Amino acid sequence: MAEKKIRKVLIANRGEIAVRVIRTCREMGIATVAVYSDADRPALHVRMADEALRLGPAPSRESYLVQEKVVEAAKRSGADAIHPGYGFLSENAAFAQRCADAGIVFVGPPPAAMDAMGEKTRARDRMRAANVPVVPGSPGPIDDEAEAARVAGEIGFPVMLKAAAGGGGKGMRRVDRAEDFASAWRGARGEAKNAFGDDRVYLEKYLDEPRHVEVQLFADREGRTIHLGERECSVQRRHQKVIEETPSPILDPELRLRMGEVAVRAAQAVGYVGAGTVEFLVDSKRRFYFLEMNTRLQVEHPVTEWVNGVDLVRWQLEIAAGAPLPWSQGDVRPRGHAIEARVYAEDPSRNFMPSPGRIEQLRVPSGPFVRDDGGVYAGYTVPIHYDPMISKLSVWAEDRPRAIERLQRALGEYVVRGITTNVRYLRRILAHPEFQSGQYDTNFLARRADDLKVVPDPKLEELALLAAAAFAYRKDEARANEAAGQRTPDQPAWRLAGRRAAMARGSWQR
Ligand code: MV4
Repeated sequence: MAEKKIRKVLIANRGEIAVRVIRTCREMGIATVAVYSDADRPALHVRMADEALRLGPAPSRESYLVQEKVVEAAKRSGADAIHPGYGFLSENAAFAQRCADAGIVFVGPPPAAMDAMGEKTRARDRMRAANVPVVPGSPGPIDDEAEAARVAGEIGFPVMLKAAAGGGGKGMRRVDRAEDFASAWRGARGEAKNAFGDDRVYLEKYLDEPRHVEVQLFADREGRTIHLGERECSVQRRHQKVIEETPSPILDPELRLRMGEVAVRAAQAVGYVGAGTVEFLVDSKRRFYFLEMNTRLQVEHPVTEWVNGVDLVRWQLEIAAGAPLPWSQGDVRPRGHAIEARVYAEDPSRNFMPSPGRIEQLRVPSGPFVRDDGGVYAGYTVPIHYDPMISKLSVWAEDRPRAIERLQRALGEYVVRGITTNVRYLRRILAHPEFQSGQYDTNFLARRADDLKVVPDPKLEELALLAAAAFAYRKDEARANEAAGQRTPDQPAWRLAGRRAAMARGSWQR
């Protein structure tokens, strides 16, 4: 394909990934266009881009997810390309096609490749045909209950029921015994119908204590495909990744080579182009199975950039413009160890309740081999409308113990006042012996929840109680005055309430 010069990119995303893409574009001399919802007018990505266009009201379904608005903004701004980031429209084949139809380069794979990997059971079929190991199970969704029970018996209990339209752990159900199968089957179909509007369910052999290990891939338009090593992503909370690292503590060189080769084969089977990630489940006997392929750049891509010394967004843009892969497989020689921690505006001491609000003070970590990919600033108000991840903190070191030490040191420098974050929770995870051993599995955070519990900051807790008492006293006093027909003092109760709420949020920390 002829090279098409990309002079201006519209970033169809927000938050830290939009800032991340803008930074690389700037280094490449590419002009940038940000798009924003009303809630994001003050956002960092809007401030950093060369131009910014409003999409619509705050809800994503009225802004970032509205394909025609995004394409229209690209046309109006004269953008040659659209970078979708992750989430939103990044894995929407119809959107990728709409960009192509408008003569705008979509920075990602062809719609057909995205489609091939979009639906779980179709992807499994394609992978089986390409001799990629998939978890033993039913050939596809099964409609008939008796047939499903028969197949379950063949596979052998325990089995996992999965919604064909599901993903990310939604619509999954473990069944341990034949006598439990019928009710589990009906339950899973009902849940799938409610959650996805599609009640198709398929079966897999249940893997005990699986690990989630994914392989970063890159392919150019001529079909050259390489892998850039793996990422261990088993530290998850409710199917949401929290800590990611490379290399995986459980892979040996032989297994790493085999998984890389299989991942490349998976990408080539669907004519993949650009950055992609093949996710595998690795069981307790170190057998690995294709889980799904993510046809986008992942949140956790920085750890792969650290150990390879590459900028994957630059690769995406060069390949989208028709350039060949910058590296061959022989050039990939990852070195050292990198770990990433996702920083969320949420309160672990209150069951991870989101903690939106104004950031009164922000001091991000720095120093040798520390990278903060952030989308916020002091004075910015974290909106309630979107994913609460405000930044990712990643580090590199010569080996895993030193990478853990460095990430702990960096997290210890993280100061965020005005909202509550999960930073203290992240530090407890990194300090836990099971994490330090590297022998954790996907159940680690659930199994060790008590060890990892974060109590509200003792000083903060006391202040919050004092404020609550003062507030309650003032309310009683006001009520008594009212009853006696006297005016209440001019200090409005709302100010106390606001202080109480702010204390509860953590802005009263030291
Ligand atoms: C499984 C499994 C055990 N056996 N499939 C798939 C979606 C992913 N987010 C969770 N998935 C799992 N699929 C079989 N046949 C266990 C999980 C699982 C998991 C896998 C990787 C990382 C974290 C996980 C947390 C819970 C369950």
